Amino acid sequence: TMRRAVCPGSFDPITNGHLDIIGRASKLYDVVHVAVMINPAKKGLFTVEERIDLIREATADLGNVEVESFHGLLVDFCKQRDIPAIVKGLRAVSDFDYELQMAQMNHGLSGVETLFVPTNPTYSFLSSSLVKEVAAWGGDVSHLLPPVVQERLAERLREK
Ligand code: COD
Repeated sequence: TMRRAVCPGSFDPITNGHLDIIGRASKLYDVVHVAVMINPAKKGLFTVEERIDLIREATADLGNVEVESFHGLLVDFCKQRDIPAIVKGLRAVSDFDYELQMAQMNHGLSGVETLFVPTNPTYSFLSSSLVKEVAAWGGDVSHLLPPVVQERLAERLREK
């Protein structure tokens, strides 16, 4: 039977930090599900469909990554697909409080485990929101994004 894990997030858009965690998870598990969790309260720069396309293109070479969106609780995504583990990156202690809360809540709700992978220090300051802000003001973020994301982000900001 296949060993599965999920990397959940907003991915608006996927960065090299996300990609590093997904790539490391893909070496540890048979199948890594990437779940773009739908948050109706947050309007993204990219639509959920666009985010999925970008993740698919950025992870195509890994070979064992499945990308989809989900509307609901992460534990229900896991239950429906028989996924026992959530894999998350920890960037700094500032991530820890909230991540610990979610991990404990998710474990209490359904028994699903959360495993934390220490971020590659090259990306420890990196977030989708900072990338969007820097790019919007003309800063160079090319080294922080997969090439396809860099292209699509530049296009999107030109449209604005
Ligand atoms: N380096 C390494 N890892 C990173 C980096 C980086 N630079 N940036 C982000 N990550 C990892 C982190 O593990 C992060 O958690 C994950 O990627 C996703 O990041 P984002 O910013 O795209 O997504 P978030 O933080 O908005 O995701 C929050 C969730 C969508 C996972 C959460 O809100 C959720 O599970 N929602 C579903 C509803 C639910 O079940 N709620 C109850 C939770 S207890």
